[in-house]
Amino acid sequence: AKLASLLMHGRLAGTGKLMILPVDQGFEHGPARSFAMNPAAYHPQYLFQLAIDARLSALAGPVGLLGACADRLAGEVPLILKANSADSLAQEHDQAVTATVRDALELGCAAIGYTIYPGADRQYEMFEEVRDGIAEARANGLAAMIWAYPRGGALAHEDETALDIVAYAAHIAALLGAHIIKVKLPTERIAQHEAQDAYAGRNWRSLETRVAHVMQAAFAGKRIVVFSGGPLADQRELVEQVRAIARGGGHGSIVGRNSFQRTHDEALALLDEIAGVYGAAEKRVQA
Ligand code: FBP
Repeated sequence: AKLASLLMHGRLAGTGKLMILPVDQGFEHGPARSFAMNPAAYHPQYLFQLAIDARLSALAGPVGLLGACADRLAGEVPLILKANSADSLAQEHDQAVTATVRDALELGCAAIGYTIYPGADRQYEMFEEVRDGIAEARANGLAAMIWAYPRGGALAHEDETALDIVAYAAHIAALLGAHIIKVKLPTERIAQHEAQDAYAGRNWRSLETRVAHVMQAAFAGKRIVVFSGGPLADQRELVEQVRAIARGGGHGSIVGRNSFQRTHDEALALLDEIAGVYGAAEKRVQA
């Protein structure tokens, strides 16, 4: 029921597509790296208002961010509680559980979300933490989201976005019971030696084809998969990527830095264009 409230909110309501504003970069990367470009974004209220004004499906963030405005604004935009977090001061690839299902219920959230780092030395403990969180969330009627971010262990930096590794991470997230899975855009690289044969003989040059493969890995497209925006980039380039995501059958975008590091008006223009692509893609499917 709570998943439906995400899918029925904002300008993409009823299309099966989602656009989410994630704001945990202050925790993950640090406040100045996240907000110095647009200091208005230091204010929680600004971030809520951005999600509301852009008529997004949801705002995702840690408990302190959501708690800062939820009493006044939770009714205006669905909330996803990011319940684990990491900071860039640490060396190890791990996340602390920083919020509970009870927090999510008290804040009136529609979903709870966790990051996993497939490949990291502590991956199995992370999977177990997430399993507990998802089980409790489901028992309380909340949707569950996983940020599936391979990293650490034997993975080189460029392996984190390799096609086979992104697809593998999306599949693990689906198997852990996530309703919504967030991944980065996959590159053409195939990182796992053992997977080379399985990927041979197909042309993975187009992003659309790679997105379609990630969807296949997420229970043949039966799980909602959204693709992250990444660091600040040119609007035209981002919209091109979104067109490829839509053609590949992806369910939407989760765009943080590219939203709040732009001015309010620039962010609205970008998000408007992205929503137009997803809205139009859905109409083509229905026609
Ligand atoms: P962006 O749109 O800013 O890339 O946000 C997506 C996100 O998943 C955030 O939720 C998170 O803070 C960040 O990326 C983590 O990025 P990384 O772990 O690659 O530094």
